[in-house]
Amino acid sequence: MAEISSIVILTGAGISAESGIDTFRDAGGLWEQHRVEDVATPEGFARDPDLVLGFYDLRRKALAGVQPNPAHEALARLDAEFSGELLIVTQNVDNLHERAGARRVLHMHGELKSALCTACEMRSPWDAAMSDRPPCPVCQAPSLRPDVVWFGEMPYQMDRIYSALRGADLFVSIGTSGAVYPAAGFVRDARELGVRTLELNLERSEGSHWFHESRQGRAGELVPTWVDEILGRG
Ligand code: BV8
Repeated sequence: MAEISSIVILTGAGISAESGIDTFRDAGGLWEQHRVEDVATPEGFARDPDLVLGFYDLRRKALAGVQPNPAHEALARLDAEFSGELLIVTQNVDNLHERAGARRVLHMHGELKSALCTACEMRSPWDAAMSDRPPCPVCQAPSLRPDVVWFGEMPYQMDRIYSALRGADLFVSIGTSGAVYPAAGFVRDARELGVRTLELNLERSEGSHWFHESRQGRAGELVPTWVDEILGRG
């Protein structure tokens, strides 16, 4: 493989599946328990804030009971040992990349452990529930919402992501179904930029045909093997 000096990684719910966090679209996944329109759109939040706050309270609470898995740990090792440019763009709102020790992480769809105040628009680290309408730590208004990107809302830091893609030699997609845009379009953007593309996923995804190489298997096995290859131990 030609010298790799800049990597962009995109992760999705599949990288957290082996930690026991439900994915969205696998059987019994999160979206099967709820209609997307009811719990992951601004309209759903306006219609029934208690339902939405409760949905995210449950997911935030569940974080305390799960651990990073070997896939998160392998990416943290890559982050620590890879001397080139690296950006881990995650669609996940869990904090398992950080808890495994990764630092160069970008949450394009926000985070469960962050609160956004709809009154003052300030963000605060958040670990508790929101269903009981706690006061915003900044302005005290009882107006907190989950700091996550819902359907129809603009994902975070898109300029930074596209800038990283433009400078990358390698784009790796891990554990995502390629169903949701703009994340699902990154592989096409990468190819148009002449970036090499690799997919690591349990099964073929909606975007598999766009990748130069697509490996099927569990992230807990594929990711450590791939990281060893990149760090020259493969
Ligand atoms: C935007 C955060 C524009 C919240 C999420 C029509 C109407 C309205 C909108 C649209 C439309 N058509 C297109 C759109 C745009 C829309 C979209 O793409 N819709 C889709 C459904 C067609 N996108 C948006 O709305 C985005 N915003 O477009 O804004 C705009 C422009 C200008 C100004 C303002 C706005 C915002 C989308 C973000 C939504 N938020 N999450 C929360 O988490 O609750 S989406 C959520 O689902 C995730 O974040 C992720 O992005 C997405 C997909 O989930 P995955 O991570 O891929 O998980 P999934 O379960 O699907 O797949 C898991 C994969 O893992 C599987 O392939 C499985 O095989 C694999 N796997 C399982 N186990 C393992 C494994 N792999 C390895 N190992 C294992 N063990």
